[in-house]
Amino acid sequence: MKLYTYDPAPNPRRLTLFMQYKGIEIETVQVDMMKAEQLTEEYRKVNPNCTVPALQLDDGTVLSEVIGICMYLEGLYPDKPLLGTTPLEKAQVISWDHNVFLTMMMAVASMLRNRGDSFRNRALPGPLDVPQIPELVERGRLQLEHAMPQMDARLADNTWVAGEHFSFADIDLLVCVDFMAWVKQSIPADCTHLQAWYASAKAELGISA
Ligand SMILES: N[C@@H](CCC(=O)N[C@@H](CS)C(=O)NCC(=O)O)C(=O)O
Repeated sequence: MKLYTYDPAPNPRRLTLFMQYKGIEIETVQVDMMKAEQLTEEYRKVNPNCTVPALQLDDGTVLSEVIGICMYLEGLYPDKPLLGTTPLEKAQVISWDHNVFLTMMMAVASMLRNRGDSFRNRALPGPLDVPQIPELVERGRLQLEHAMPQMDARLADNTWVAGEHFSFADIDLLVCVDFMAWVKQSIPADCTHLQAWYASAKAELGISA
């Protein structure tokens, strides 16, 4: 197996933390997004979606969605499960993870990519050049401001995002909270459960404060 990734970017980090937690090591190739290497002809042959990460299997199959890669690796390395063990836990992890991805991760990405020069004409990842829509910055901010108190309420009654067990939904929320700093957002002071969860999640992942 070979993992194509770019360590500083948030979607690759989702997978890196998943692998680190489970002690999985895979040969890795860095695709430098600062040099737009994800758009080169060479990388398009690996992943025509022009995104990182992508996992190339020994038979040539390429998985290019973080959640799919994690499911595959969880099957190969079942110790320290991060995607649930019972049918209900599995459904809860996927549901909460999807919730985090749609309501928070996409909101931050929208705020980041629809303003400034770095993403001009690159408002969406992928092979297409897509113009920025500045109004989406405000929409992303509203979406995020709505999502955080909701997550805070969830964490008032649950230790971890998906319930009793630390899971991939926690990893994605942690990556999202750190990604928020890229658009100068942070957990509001009155979201105390979310604040406490953040400290616990970092400790669980061995991330120093
Ligand atoms: N659908 C992918 C999204 C991956 C993604 O968007 N990765 C970003 C890096 S965080 C990327 O490759 N961006 C390429 C670009 O901006 O051109 C997944 O969830 O794995």
